[in-house]
Amino acid sequence: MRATSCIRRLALAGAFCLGALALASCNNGNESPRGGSGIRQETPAPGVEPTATALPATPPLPAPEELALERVFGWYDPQRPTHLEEIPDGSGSVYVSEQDGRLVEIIGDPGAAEGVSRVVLNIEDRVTTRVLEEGFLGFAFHPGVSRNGRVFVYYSAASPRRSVISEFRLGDDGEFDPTSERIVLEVSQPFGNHNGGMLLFGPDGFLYISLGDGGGAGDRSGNGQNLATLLGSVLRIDVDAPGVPYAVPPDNPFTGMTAANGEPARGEIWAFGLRNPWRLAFDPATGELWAADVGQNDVEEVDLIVRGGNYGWNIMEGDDCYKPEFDCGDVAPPGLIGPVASYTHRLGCSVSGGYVYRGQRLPSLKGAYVFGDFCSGSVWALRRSADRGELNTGTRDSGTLNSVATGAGWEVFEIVPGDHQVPAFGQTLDGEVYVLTYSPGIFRFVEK
Ligand SMILES: [Ca+2]
Ligand SMILES: [Ca+2]
Repeated sequence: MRATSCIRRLALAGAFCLGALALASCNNGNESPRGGSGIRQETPAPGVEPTATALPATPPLPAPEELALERVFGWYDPQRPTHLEEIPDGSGSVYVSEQDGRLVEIIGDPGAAEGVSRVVLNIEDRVTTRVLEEGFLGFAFHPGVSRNGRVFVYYSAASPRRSVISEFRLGDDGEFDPTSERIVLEVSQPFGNHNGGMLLFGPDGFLYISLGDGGGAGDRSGNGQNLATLLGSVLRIDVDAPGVPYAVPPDNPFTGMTAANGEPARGEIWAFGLRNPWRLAFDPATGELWAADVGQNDVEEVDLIVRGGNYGWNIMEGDDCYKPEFDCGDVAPPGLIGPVASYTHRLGCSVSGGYVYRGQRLPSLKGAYVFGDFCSGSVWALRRSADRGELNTGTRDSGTLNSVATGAGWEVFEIVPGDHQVPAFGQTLDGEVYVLTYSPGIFRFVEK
């Protein structure tokens, strides 16, 4: 297994690896063969621009202490929660989507023993959950919700199987009217899995949507690399254009281009080559867009999404060759962007993307991207390393396969061991990060 991985990586390194770092890790039989990011490129492909400027270098932070999880909103037992966010209207209310089709408002101090929770939108009548990955998968409040009452939702529907992105309106009673639905976009889904499901508004005011490769296994239709389909992509659309369900922003990267198969490229696509980018997050401080892309059989990955970026699937799975299994660098288009961090299935089975911590309660976590694994429940903090250029696998089992590998210039720490199934995270407007679980319950981090 290790030898195979090294062969894969060496082949890739010959094609477009940054070089010595990856080769060195392969020469050491005790080291993670996936340590270092074989295809990572700091410079995106021509015509591809980062969406945001990184913060200036900051002094090194102490390693985050191992943290504990503390139950919050203890009066509320979420049923298969998929997303949490605060409504940006000054009320402080937090909302959680439940996979069967309910949006729940939670009112009260997170640490208090008692509070209020109530269903403010129920769309179980149009949501299908026949497959584990189907359901009410995401929502996003319009930045102007306090004026216009608009919330956007993403759910799975049947007959025909499809993903629906639509909009509901807030009524005077503080509930969203289920009859107010306005369809924004429907995407045909060949299979019930790999639906993506994230909705979020960027700092530019556009709506970003994550879509998986359509499902099945291995992306046999090649949707990930096909710019003529919306599948396997992050989309960016304008939901404020008058008279149309949505418009394509004029500065999207593939507008007017032709896909490799000769068909028109879809202008909605912001980035592609993704397998199942279940959760996305904008760093509220830098505007950088983070994605966690769920792997096939071997590798889970975390990516920084840039305009026009190709994240490799199904040529690459994380930083390994996938199709073909060997020498994939020979067939890969130039400029594939490798993960910032990745881990094998020894550590879990399905990455759940989180948020960049910008809260006040835990200074050592500031600026770290917090993410976890659905199966193992481990939660990690990933951040730019003070020692730029040094490979750092700073987990408990550093230097073995039982660690998260990072690209050069990044470091990662396990902050919470796996006690819960973690499908997703949430963030409130003050930058605090919440952990959604199947335990059930919502948690936040506390120092031990
Ligand atoms: Ca699907
Ligand atoms: Ca990838």
